[in-house]
Amino acid sequence: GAAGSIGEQVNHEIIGIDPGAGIMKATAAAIEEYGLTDWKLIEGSGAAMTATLDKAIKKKEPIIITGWTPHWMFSKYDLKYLEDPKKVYGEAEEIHTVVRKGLKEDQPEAYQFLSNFKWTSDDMGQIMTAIQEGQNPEAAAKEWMEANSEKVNEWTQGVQPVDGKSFKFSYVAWDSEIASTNLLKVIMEEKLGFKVEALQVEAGPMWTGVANGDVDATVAAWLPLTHADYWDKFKDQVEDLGANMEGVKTGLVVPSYVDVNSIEDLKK
Ligand code: PBE
Repeated sequence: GAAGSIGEQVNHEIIGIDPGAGIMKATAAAIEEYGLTDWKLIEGSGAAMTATLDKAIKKKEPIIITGWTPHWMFSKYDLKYLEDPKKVYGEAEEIHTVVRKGLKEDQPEAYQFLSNFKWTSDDMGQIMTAIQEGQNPEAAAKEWMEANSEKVNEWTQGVQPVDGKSFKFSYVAWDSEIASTNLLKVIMEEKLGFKVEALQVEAGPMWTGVANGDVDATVAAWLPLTHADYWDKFKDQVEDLGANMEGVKTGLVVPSYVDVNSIEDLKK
């Protein structure tokens, strides 16, 4: 048509996020496996990606981004995942809690609490939306904690409060992980007496910190696929406490008005 192929319309660009994110690696693999030879993956950040998405939607222009769920953008905008028949973005993805070796012995209270922590994408979505609407992350987390005392009590049940012990999380400034990490920080401080530091770093250092013991834990490990290369590298140096959330997803995402349904269509 007059507007040209979808590739021409978006300048053969996929709007990505920070280079250490697993979704960037998966997207490079998708470009390869679907034969999208003309296409470029643009590096940036989660915040830059959502700003670019917002601009495109306001002008009703086509755009393709690297997206994931849970994310507030799916409630704010009408978006769709492109089908991925080759399953390059995996299936049945989960978010895991990964802790440093020795945590169980040194910090049994934190270990027990983190072992109990499990929530849903709806839960996380509530905090993400509050932050996106302008609330500061700790305040949004605190409000959620107070409104969901039943869940919070389940996670803290039987955990002996401590007297100002230090605890360190690493996380990346992805909107989903800003929500989860701030929630755990607030609960551990307000309900369990910890002094918590949440170190915001790139994805590589997030894993390295837990592996070398500089950091106690991360609740931002996307497995089995998204962080597979980090997992393969560090699995012997960390302890996986299992999924804190199931049914998460990553992929290529477009506004619903973009007339393309599958990654395979990008080849045209
Ligand atoms: N994400 C959000 C991350 C994990 C959490 C999907 C952007 C990633 O791609 O590594």
